[in-house]
Amino acid sequence: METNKPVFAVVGQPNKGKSSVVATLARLSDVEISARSGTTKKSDVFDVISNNEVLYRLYDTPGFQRARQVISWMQSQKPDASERANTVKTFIEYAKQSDLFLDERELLGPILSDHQATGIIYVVDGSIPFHASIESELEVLQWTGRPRMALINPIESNEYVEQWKKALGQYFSIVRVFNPVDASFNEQMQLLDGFMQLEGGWRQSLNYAKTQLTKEKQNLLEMSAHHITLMLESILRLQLKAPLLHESMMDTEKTLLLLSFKKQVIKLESDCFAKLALLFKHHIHIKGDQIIIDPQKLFDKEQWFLWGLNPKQIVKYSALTGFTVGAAIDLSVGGASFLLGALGGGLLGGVGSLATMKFSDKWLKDIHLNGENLVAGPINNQAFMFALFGRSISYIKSINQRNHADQNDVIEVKSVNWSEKLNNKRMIELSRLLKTLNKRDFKVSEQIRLQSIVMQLLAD
Ligand SMILES: Nc1nc2c(ncn2[C@@H]2O[C@H](COP(=O)(O)OP(=O)(O)OP(=O)(O)O)[C@@H](O)[C@H]2O)c(=O)[nH]1
Ligand SMILES: [Mg+2]
Repeated sequence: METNKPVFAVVGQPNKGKSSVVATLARLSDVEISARSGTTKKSDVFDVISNNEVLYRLYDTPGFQRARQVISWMQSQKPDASERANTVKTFIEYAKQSDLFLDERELLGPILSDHQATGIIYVVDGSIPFHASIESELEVLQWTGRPRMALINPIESNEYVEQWKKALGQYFSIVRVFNPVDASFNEQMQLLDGFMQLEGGWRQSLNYAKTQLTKEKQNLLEMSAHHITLMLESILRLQLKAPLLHESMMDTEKTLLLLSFKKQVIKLESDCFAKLALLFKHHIHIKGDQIIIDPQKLFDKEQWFLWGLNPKQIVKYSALTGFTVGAAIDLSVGGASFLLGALGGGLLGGVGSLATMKFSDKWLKDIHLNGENLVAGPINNQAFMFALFGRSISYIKSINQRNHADQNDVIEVKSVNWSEKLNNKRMIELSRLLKTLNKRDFKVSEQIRLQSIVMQLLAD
């Protein structure tokens, strides 16, 4: 085993989120996390790896069970302050002969190993009050003399966080609130900063770890932008053909072809989302009900406004990019003349009347006969295209923010207001790029431009 990498042991009482902290920091789905107390029975080491390189290591440990007896045993040895760490080691040897201290010997072993210098991450639950009985644990950890940081995990609430801060501040020079399920990437990096403060010897390795993890994050986003671009290309270029067997079958065959088309669109989107989940090392199956972007609702007009642009923006950008506005707006209610007027007299100044305008829910060219074949596609509604685009942006944001401590196998994707982040010029560029896919495949330069818009939206 390499010994020059920083090593941390995550310790605390049972069921306080120790394994969750390890899963999130190591970005691993296979750390055992459970609502059942006493899940982790043996200490286990998990490497934080990027690009096949170990950056630092984390020990997941069982919870303290008999800290009070441990401290009494150690006190009975009457060591002076300089011998305390050795007394903890003696205790570990003693505990190997006894069944009483299985958890303590497991959790203290990695902290005072002769092969490595270990830092301590002590985890408590900020939703339950501090209790003096845990002071024995704090003393045991103090006796080890190892650098240590306390994390207050507000599992249910942050009701007792302030109380914990005061108590832990007496034993730990760094006390942080850290929720492994929600912690952002920056908060995770700040933990490494904390350890650099505690132990100068780790500075170089931990700075390197931060640089590598940040690079990796950026790479993942770039790869996601690439996948999204390919997915949009395949959906917006999609055309399906089926031979018309008999004139009398026209309506039935059209219906079947439309169904196949919808199925194919859903599959292209879900396959891409599943690929992205794997890219971010989330072992979840993205099918139907496991992702709260209902694929069936993709074809529901109201959903287009939710994921894409609002009606006012749709009118504006469809018109500005010369998109067939009729596809987005039902011309029978005067969309075209309204639009011309609006564009002429200060862009969409009188948008009030939009309320009376009916948006078409048609998203596909009419299925038509071409020779012997019925042809469906391509999709030709800009509102629908913006929605597809917005769904993928929202999805990457969710998967990017999801931590590995998150046990929920359903990914709840919240719609993000992405259009606010693009200026007029960028929006027109996006609109034109989507429109291009109606006519032909992307050139490489266009793929890169769309990817760069996606990257702009993901960067924050
Ligand atoms: N909502 C929420 N749940 C959390 C959080 N941290 C942990 N949990 C839940 O709390 C339970 C215990 O989490 P674990 O990470 O297994 O805790 P542990 O300290 O390793 O537990 P043992 O191995 O049994 O000692 C699990 O059901 C977690 O999903 C949190 O920040 N928020
Ligand atoms: Mg555990």
